[in-house]
Amino acid sequence: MKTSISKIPGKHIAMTIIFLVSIVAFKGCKDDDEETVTSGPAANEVWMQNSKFSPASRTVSVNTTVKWINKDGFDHNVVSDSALFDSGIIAAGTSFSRTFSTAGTYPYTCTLHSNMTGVIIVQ
Ligand SMILES: [Cu+2]
Repeated sequence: MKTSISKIPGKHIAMTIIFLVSIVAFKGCKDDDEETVTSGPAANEVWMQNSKFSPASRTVSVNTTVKWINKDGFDHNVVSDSALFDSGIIAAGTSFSRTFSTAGTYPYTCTLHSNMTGVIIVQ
């Protein structure tokens, strides 16, 4: 009886260490997965997805190059409402970039889908 009781704490400690090590290992793997799975527009990107600009309003600093990426399986375009820029057709899986060197508010529309609008705010 006495010998079996004295063996239990050692076994328990060993099991606890294995348990903690496996938690740390699992957490490490999970963090790595989250990094690779993380997706969404970068700070200078606007995605065209499900016939919407995402985000519809993007604020950037002066001299930022904004990149519109067409994530849909069909054409879109990016046309400035005040005729400052016109991407032409942005085919599925391709992109259009423009550098904004002057502060201001730049609304734009996909003229292929007139309810698809967005704005770049440069400050
Ligand atoms: Cu469109």
